[in-house]
Amino acid sequence: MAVVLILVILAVGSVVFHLLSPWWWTPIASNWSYIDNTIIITFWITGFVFVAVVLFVAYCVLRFRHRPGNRAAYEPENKKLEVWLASVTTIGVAAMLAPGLFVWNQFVTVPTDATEVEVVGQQWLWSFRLPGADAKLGTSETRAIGDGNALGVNPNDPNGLDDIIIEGGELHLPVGKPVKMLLRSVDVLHDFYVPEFRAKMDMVPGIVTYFWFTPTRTGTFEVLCAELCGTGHPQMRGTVVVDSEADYQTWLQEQQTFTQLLAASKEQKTATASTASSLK
Ligand SMILES: [Cu+2]
Repeated sequence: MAVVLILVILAVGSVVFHLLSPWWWTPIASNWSYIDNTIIITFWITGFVFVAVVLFVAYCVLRFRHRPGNRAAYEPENKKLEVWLASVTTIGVAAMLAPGLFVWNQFVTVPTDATEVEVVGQQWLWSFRLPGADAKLGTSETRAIGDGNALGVNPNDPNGLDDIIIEGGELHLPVGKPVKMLLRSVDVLHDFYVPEFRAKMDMVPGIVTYFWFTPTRTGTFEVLCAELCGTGHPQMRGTVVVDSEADYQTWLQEQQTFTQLLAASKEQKTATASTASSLK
């Protein structure tokens, strides 16, 4: 009897806990409400199956408990039951997987008017690159990483010279405009994740991964790394600020281009060299 009671409490308690739990998603700030819908469908199906199985076990424990003189019947095969179980399971699994396929198709189909933004992960810092006035990102190469070029932007590619570089700072995005996030890592696996955007993707050294989204409300959002990447992984935080168009333009004017960064690092080098020679 105690076992039956525990099983019933487990089933009812799980449902009540799920409904009353304060640990729910952060309020959404992107177009990806479909992601939430697929998770809710999965919750409903797995929740229903969980409660049904646990209550069925409780029923069996009660109904078929040991009584003096009772004997168990041996029935190794039951065609009808097997057909039933197999078809219901198939429908359940298909209902959980099918919506995901539709959403995945949208997730990887980037709208043609999306602006490209590059995110570069490294232990344990987020950097960003925006296309400059030409609206084109220059190519990049890990071998080009050096003084004044922490992201390895190709200095021989004219498209990259006006790119805006944000090393370890805040990324700003204009509200309501689709963006294609190009994801790169210069060392190990990382994963760019802003919970409110409901989108994330692994960053793999040597390849460029991507996802797209449209920010739907202004605000300041925290970037998390969702791939264990070393001892500093929990501290690998960043900030994305979604601005109104006017605020975004103001912020954009204050950022440095790749050309400016290269010039600044060259100046610094000359200054250090002349200090060194005057000390001799
Ligand atoms: Cu990381």
